[in-house]
Amino acid sequence: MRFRHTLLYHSLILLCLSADLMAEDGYRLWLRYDKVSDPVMLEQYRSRITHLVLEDPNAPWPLKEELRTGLSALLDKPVPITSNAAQSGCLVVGTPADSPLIAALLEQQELEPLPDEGFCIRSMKKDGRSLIIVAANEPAGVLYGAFHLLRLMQTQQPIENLSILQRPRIGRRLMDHWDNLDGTIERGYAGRSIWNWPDLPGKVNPRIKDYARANASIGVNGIVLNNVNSRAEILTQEYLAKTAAVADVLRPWGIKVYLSIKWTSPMELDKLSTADPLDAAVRTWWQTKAKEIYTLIPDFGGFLVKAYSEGQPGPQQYGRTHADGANMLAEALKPYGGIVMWRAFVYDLSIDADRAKCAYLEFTPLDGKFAANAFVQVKNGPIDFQPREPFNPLFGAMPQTPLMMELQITQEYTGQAMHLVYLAPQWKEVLDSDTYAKGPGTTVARIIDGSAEGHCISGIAGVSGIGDDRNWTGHHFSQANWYAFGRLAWDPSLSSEQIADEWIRMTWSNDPRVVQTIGSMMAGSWEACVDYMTPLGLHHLMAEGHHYGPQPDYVHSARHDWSSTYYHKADRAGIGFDRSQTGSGAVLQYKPPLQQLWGSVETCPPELLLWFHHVPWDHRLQNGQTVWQELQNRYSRGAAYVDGMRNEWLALKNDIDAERFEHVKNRLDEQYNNAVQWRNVCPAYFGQFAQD
Ligand code: GCW
Repeated sequence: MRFRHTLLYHSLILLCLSADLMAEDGYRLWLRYDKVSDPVMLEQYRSRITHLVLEDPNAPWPLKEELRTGLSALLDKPVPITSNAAQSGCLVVGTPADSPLIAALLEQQELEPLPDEGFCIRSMKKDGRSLIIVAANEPAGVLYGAFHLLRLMQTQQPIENLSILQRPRIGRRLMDHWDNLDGTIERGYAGRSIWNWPDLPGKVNPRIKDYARANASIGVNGIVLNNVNSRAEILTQEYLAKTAAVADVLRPWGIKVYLSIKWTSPMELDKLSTADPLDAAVRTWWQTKAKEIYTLIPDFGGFLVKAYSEGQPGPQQYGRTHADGANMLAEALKPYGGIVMWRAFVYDLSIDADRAKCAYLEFTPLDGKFAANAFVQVKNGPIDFQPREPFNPLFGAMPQTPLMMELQITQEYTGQAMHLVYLAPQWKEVLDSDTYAKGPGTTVARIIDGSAEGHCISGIAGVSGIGDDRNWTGHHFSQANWYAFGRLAWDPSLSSEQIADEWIRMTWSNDPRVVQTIGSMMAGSWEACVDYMTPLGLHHLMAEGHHYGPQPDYVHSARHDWSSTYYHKADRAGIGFDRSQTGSGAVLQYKPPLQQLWGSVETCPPELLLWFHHVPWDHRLQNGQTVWQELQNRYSRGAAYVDGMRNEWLALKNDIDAERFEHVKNRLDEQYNNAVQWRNVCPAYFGQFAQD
């Protein structure tokens, strides 16, 4: 009896263990390293990679571990580590400093010069041995190369004739956390902050290491730990020690920490009487603070600042400009190589009654006045992460200032963690937009990578929303937006289809039917969201405060620009915000060809029509439909797309593990209900005014 109990107990434990090991909760993200399913490719990989060569036994620890476990799991056989490439099948990984073989190959010009920050992957024959080399100048580059090779195998690409040379197009690739010190996350839909501030510095959440791995695998090299709506406490000794503990975990993965600061910190923390950036005591305070930070964190990245916006204090309170503020901080950080990211998310309606115009009006006169180590950080569009916006007119309008782009990975206005909305096509639309700033072809991507205007610093940031939910992002498919952000930050010319294809293969399956089905669901999901929320250039119709669901009749008692009615301006005469030359004139903030194109009702593309124009309900579009008909069509089309995604997903029941299948299925049902709500509420509301 006793024996039977023990047996039962042990089998139960085994069951639990294996259930835990097999748990398909999304924790592993795109770094699953499941055994290669295609037998031909498996054979190729097994014959090409038999040993992992790390000539320097002190080579960075994470790389060794990641490659050994990754390769062994993918190949389903141990891949031992050796210290020299004595036989065929060796994968040699390193920098010229830690690998004599790589140094020799460079010397003999068998490898071309290595790009800064990038990597090279080459398969070659050397003295009769066939080798694969992953080489970079710096440890971070080796990491990126190693992850690239793993990605090739996860997506089952041939590795027989590898000749790859890559470098990131954008220098600073940051995840911006809007994590509060109390553990909540502003606009986060995936649980609480993973930093666990109260436990730090003594106890570091083990998840942070996995977070770093995932970010390194897509080339992210910086993380802003705290909300731009910042608190002064973040700069106390206590919190800097906590920050340093996080920095220690991120560092081996090539990731630096940055902090959001509060403008009035010197007053709040040390009772200074002012926060005027030209005041000598204030300047000294920041210099002393910078020194303290760099003593603890020698590779600290710098400060992110939301100033004089949405209740945050700023230098304007002392009669100073954004540039005065940014330059004071830049000066304090300069001796240590730190940078300032000064946000352009400002909309003081005393500057202009059209919120979309404010940032341009405030910032363009300051072009050329910012210090060399200061970025101006600009959201993709002029309002606020709406489902669709034209690109922000600041791109191309501040040639002497490096502009960093801010995108939103967390889906504040695109269905939060309830809707499957693949955002890469939205970001691509912005990155590929032509600003015409230096003639045709001056895309937004070329402004932010620094090439159009010859800047030597460049950057892009994604507002993360990552939380402590097991799957990190709330919705399994929101992981794709995190992945796509990193890939586009590395190379904005990648297509959203290619990025989706990689992600699907690594996250779900390499089965062509699964890849095809999920790929087609994702491909149209953003346009569908635009259709069922804010078609034809409408924007900001979301419910008050939390921004989930429709509220087109919302009127804020104190601020017009927080009211839905401010944005759609529907009345019996028509609908839309007139930003044409005869309206608010916002279209004039764009360069001439766009002024004409977008400024005329006849030539403005339907996608931006109601962004730039107030048109009568019976205005006819190119396709012969009136605006009122087209509006209703698009609301219906969007909701129908979601219904289509539900059916496509159901057809994958036998191809996807039950746990993730159910999770996504339930969210698609909720998304459909919500899309139907949008489709019903908005046309019903607009119908009061519309005259067909
Ligand atoms: O998108 C809006 C959000 C705010 C946010 C603000 C900003 C951090 O609704 O929650 O505050 O933008 O970007 O500063």
